[in-house]
Amino acid sequence: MDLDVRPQPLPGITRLSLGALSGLLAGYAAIAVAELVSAAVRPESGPVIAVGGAAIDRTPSGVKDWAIRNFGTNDKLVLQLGILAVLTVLALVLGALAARWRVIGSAGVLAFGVVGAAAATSRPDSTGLGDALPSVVGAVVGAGLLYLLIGRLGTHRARAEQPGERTETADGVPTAAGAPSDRATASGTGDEAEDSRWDRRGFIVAATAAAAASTGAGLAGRALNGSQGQDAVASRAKVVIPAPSSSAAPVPRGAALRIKDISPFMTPDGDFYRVDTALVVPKVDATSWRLRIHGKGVTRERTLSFDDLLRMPLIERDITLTCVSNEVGGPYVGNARWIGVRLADLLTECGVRPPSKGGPADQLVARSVDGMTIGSPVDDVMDGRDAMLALGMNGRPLPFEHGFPVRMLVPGLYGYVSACKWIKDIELTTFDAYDAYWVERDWARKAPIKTESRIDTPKPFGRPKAGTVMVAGVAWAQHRGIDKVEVRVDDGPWEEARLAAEDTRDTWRQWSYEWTAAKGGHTLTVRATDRTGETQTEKRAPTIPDGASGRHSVVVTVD
Ligand SMILES: Nc1nc2c(c(=O)[nH]1)N[C@H]1C(S)=C(S)[C@@H](COP(=O)(O)O)O[C@H]1N2
Ligand SMILES: [Mo]
Repeated sequence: MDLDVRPQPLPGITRLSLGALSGLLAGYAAIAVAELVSAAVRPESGPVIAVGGAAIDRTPSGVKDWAIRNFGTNDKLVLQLGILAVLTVLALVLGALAARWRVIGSAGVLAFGVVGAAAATSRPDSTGLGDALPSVVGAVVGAGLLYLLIGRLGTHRARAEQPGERTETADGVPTAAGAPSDRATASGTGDEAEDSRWDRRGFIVAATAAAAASTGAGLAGRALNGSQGQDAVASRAKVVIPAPSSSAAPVPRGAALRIKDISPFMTPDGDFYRVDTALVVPKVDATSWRLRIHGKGVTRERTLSFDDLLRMPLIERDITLTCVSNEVGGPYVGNARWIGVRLADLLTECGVRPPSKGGPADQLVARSVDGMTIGSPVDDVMDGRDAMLALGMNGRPLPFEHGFPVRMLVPGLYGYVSACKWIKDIELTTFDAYDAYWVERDWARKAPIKTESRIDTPKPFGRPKAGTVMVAGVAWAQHRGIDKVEVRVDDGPWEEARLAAEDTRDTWRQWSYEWTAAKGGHTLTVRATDRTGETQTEKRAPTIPDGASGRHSVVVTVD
């Protein structure tokens, strides 16, 4: 390749393509620089995370529910890839536009900077105008780069002024007549003459340098962002949770059935479902963490440190957590052994009385470091159940994904009305005065967990062998307890399943049923009855607004 060949004006199609390429490079530079700057502000302030977060905040509940259902915990990855795909297309289009109207391309890049900045500062966890910085700096660099690269392509206008310049063949290749043969004829000014030519060497050098510098900035930003939270990691490593003053009884031996493919009674940490709006898992340093308790009826306001909590009497309890977005038969339910401070005791120390005892506040609003708000009924929290500020999960400090250093748990309530992770503030208020995050998005104010049961084995469309087939699964009705599980084959009678021993009424219960299976296609259905005598309804309800109902069925073919 001879870079010194005398530059020629660009054929239209090539110009457009190089414009699009310039747009892509400018977009890449903008994102990379923003990533680098975000490391100096906060990882959450980068435009992709910010726009993603703002999108999550504004997504209609139905779409979000659909995303959680279809992508599960990958929903966040899918969202970010989607944003990058959209940005790629927009960058290509802006670049192509810039090839025709140089300023418009750069103005477009700046406009996206404004969108990113607005998204970053509008997030509930935004710490101020500084969050706009990554988007703004990235956009300025991207806009400048696009302007510079397009400049290397020569001015479109100067070419248009050339007599005969507009004569192009069908595929956009200008006729020989259109090519200015020397500098002097291009235009009156030397600059314009220079500009009307395409500076191939200049373009290649600038494009290559920009790509390399962007990659460097992006990687450096990634590395810096990735290394953030070291203090939090170190603080977690140092946590020693004292022995509880009230231990959980050992799990009864009969609570965990030895059946292949049944959900383990205790969900291993790595398999425990995760549902939250955080695109970046908050890394909170336990040594500087504080929890403030205040609001209506709080006569002794308190601000507690992590060590303060560690010095209080701790309770250890097995609690099954369930997400309101869990479909009938779905996976968003998990059981763990938690350790923490009894919330009711702490509230009582602060002077809080539940409304049933004349207190003025009926809603407890928990706020997290990432701006989530979760509202729970004060009466439920203080009715004697083991609502807690959990510090530990399965014998270890909480994993970051599950809320380190402290999260709330209220047995019997769906997570979105009880289980605030990365909690930092508790405010006593009323349901009349305040709607929490999900309530603003059409979910119910109050949401006790519905009685449900799930068939874990056989799997849907499984092909068990004729004869004895073990049908088994789990059933839950937290804080009421499960008293009976029944299985039905096709339209036959309900047959009582064998219940595993109960751990507590706040945990799920395994069950099994020995089915004498005849060849052919069959539908297995399960239903549970809780300790109030209520049998799981067959009435199907969607997850919105207060949790799915209906019965789980599995279709199998017996060979
Ligand atoms: N800060 C914060 N806490 C949160 C959420 C969230 O999005 N942000 N989601 C809630 C929901 S909807 C559920 S079901 C539980 C899930 O807890 P897990 O991810 O530990 O299983 O956390 C709750 N606590
Ligand atoms: Mo949830």
